[in-house]
Amino acid sequence: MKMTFRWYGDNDPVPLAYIRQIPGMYGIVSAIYDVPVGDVWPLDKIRALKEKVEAHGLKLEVIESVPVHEDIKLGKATRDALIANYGQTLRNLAACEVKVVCYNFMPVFDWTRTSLEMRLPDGSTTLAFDADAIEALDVSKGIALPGWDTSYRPDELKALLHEYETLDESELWANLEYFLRAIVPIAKDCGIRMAMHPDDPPRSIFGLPRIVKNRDDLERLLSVVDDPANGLTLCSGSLGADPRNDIPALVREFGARGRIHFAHLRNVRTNAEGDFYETSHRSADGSLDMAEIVKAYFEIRFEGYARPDHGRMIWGETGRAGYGLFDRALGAVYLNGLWEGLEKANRA
Ligand code: DNO
Ligand code: MN
Repeated sequence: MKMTFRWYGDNDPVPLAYIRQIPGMYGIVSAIYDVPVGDVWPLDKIRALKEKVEAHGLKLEVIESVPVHEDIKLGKATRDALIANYGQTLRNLAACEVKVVCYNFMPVFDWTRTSLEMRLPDGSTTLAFDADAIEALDVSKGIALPGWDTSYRPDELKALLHEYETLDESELWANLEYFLRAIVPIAKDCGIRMAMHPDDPPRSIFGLPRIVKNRDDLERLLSVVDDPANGLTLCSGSLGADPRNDIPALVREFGARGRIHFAHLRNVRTNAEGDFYETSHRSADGSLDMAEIVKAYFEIRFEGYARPDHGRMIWGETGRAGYGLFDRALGAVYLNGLWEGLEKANRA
């Protein structure tokens, strides 16, 4: 397991020099943020990022994410040109020795929360999702919830949501299949492993279709192109927000088949209503047994990349919610500690 850390580039308040000081850190997970979605990521920008990361003694082998243009998800006529661009981006990344590309296929919104700073009893703040609060929203009046891509103007967002009104799950699946059949062969050819991030949270919001929510969805996704180049980012916190998803079992099943390339490791406290909040990584603090999850990775001899996914805001840190330095660093060290314990116990 290679431990990595997400970094948002030069605008990230957490400097690479600090990330390097976290014990056991192998590399950085990042992206090119100043290229419009759908355009090709230029080689020189990728190379510059790689050099910056490597100057701090870290590797750049995982990209999160190369975003998929909405026209591809909607299956519009423009998709072929956009898919060709996506393929060229993969080739450029491969030329810079990137190995894994994380992406997702969630319409309009990436991860969604109703609060970015819910206060926990210990005074830390965390990301939370309240299912009733989401349902109660009247989308037609425009939406302003934390954590969403603010790059849409309200009228643009409305128009985009309107386009999705007629798209159901089976059509979204068809559009994903079209994308994968075009992209996976290119990825395979240039030595990149695609790693789909599941929907977060794993449920439909505002009637938008969401199709990567559980074991059967993952199985279906992998069967579209049955090749290791078509793989997964297994996000414990995203899938784990639905208590019916058994994360250690998913790791064992899909990991043993060599289809998990990137492990997102974080803990959540869930309830049967679908509400959840993110906790420290420690098993006792949330609903997920993180020790068991790491054990599952150990048992399948996982050699891929992992990162502590979100963290709480602790010790007075401010900045990008979910992506502070302190709690994610604690998470990385805790996870590496679990791994070392397993290694030692199995050597004896
Ligand atoms: C949530 C996070 C996501 C993730 C993207 C991947 O669990 O890991 O923001 O980065 O959805 O495309
Ligand atoms: Mn994740």
